[in-house]
Amino acid sequence: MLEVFGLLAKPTFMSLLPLFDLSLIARATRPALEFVGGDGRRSAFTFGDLENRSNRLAHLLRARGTKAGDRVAFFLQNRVEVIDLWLAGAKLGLIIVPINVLYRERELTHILRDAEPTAVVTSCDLAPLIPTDVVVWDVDALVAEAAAQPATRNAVPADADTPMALIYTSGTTGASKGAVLTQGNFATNALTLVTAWDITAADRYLATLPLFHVHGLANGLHCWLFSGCHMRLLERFEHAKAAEWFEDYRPTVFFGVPAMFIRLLELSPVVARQIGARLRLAVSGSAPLPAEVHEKFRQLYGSVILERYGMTETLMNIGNPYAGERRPGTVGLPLAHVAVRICDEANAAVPDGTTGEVWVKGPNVCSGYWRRPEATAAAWSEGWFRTGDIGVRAVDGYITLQGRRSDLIISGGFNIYPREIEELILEQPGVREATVVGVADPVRGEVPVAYVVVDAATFDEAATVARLRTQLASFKQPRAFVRVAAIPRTALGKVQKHLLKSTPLAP
Ligand code: MLC
Ligand code: AMP
Repeated sequence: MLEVFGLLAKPTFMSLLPLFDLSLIARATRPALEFVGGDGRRSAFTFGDLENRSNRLAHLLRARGTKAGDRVAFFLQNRVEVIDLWLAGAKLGLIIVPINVLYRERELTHILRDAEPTAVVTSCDLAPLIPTDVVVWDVDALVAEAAAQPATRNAVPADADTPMALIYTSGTTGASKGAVLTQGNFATNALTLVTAWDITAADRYLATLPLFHVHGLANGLHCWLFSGCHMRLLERFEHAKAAEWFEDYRPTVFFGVPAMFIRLLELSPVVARQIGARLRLAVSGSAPLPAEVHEKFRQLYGSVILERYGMTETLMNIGNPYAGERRPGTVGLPLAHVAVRICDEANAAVPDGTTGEVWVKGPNVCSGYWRRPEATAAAWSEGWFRTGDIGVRAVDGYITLQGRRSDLIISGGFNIYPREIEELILEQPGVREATVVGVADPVRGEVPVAYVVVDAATFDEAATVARLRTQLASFKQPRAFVRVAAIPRTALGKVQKHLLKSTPLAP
């Protein structure tokens, strides 16, 4: 424990590899990982296997000309090669760019132009989606070629400030920005979580979250590697198979988004009790967990969900305590390394009980947005990161989130900025005005719905839907196109989205 705090006190020297080595080297012979592919095929690895695989890949990446500071993107479903690439990247000082597999032409083009990676590592089924002017490295060919490389370690020095990843997160401008996350950001985050949640080598972690977002990557993957527990990694979460996986693997630890916990409420009480008896830690985050789901899960599983709050730019900020009260509807108390302030419009801290914007500061906060000094300057104020989330702190310190400053929609834990969809809809023939709002959905929390003012003679809804499908991720596709005579606006011309949100949709 003291060692942990010693490391936190000197963040400059804190890099990822010595923490990974607690498992890669020190637990080399221990079973580390079982991967279950979409076809049900299983493969198992020790920590030593992962050390050797990533060393081989690092030799190959170096032979292909990559050097510290170069970006290498991955556009892959969960699979062991994502872990190989992440570890090889940490060893070589590469900046890894994870890309959501659901992204389509518009999102991919933007990210790849902005990050300018040396190459994108992808699979043959996804490769056709990558713009043709970008270098693509086929993941299977890469691994086959790496197998012939030496298993010796090939690492460059790194410290807390060494950039590790560029993770794209949507912006209010409609185009996403890359948060530059350092080795120190990731190390601080996972050290804190492993300590706060008491994760040890005896745990069994069921990993169903995508590795291309920070919940699965910075929390899941790193808690596993730092603690040396066992992980079963699945290609993706499929609710129809959840009962089978939980019964078969018997995890002690599970991290999920609220949509997953809502799906888990569908399991039979007998099965749920058996699962709950072994599950000592179920963490929810990335979107608000309704207090009612918290309570239903407790009744059904006998396990109390621990809700925590984070962001791509900051990793984890606030969480309910493991040992103390996990209060439904709240995100709990600031994590050990994070300072939290609730501020008013004039940037002054407000007293407890008063609503304001949540600001955070700490070694977990990213170093800024990639090649966007103006966006970086706008998001930070006097060293504090302005999260854009609105919250209130109770007198006993528990923080409740109440909404967001922007019109961000979160669907199944995936973020959607309406502006990006609106811009694309406005480019379609016959559309005069368009606005996209999030409407309540029982599983995904919110789903996007488009309100449009169209020229009936030229607007073709089917063609618009088809075009959006090729351009944007499936979770951003509007559930409906509602034709209206006018979009409600204020006297200053600002769209009044709240008026549309409360308009019931025709069934
Ligand atoms: C989801 N889908 C996928 C997929 N994940 N398709 C292919 N590969 C994947 N990995 C698509 C499905 O095709 C479907 O598309 C839709 O998503 C929902 O699928 P479903 O089977 O009906 O699933 P559902 O029960 O609704 O659950 C969805 C979900 C998904 C929970 C599996 O939303 C998900 O993986 N969410 C995790 C998001 C996440 O990791 N967020 C963390 C961000 S970091 P269609 O066309 O039917 O819509 C962050 C910071 C923090 O926010 O605090 O953590
Ligand atoms: P992302 O940009 O994908 O990292 O999403 C970050 C956003 O997810 C935050 O700014 C919050 O709005 C939201 N979020 C994360 N965790 C929670 C939570 N526990 N409750 C409510 N919102 C959350």
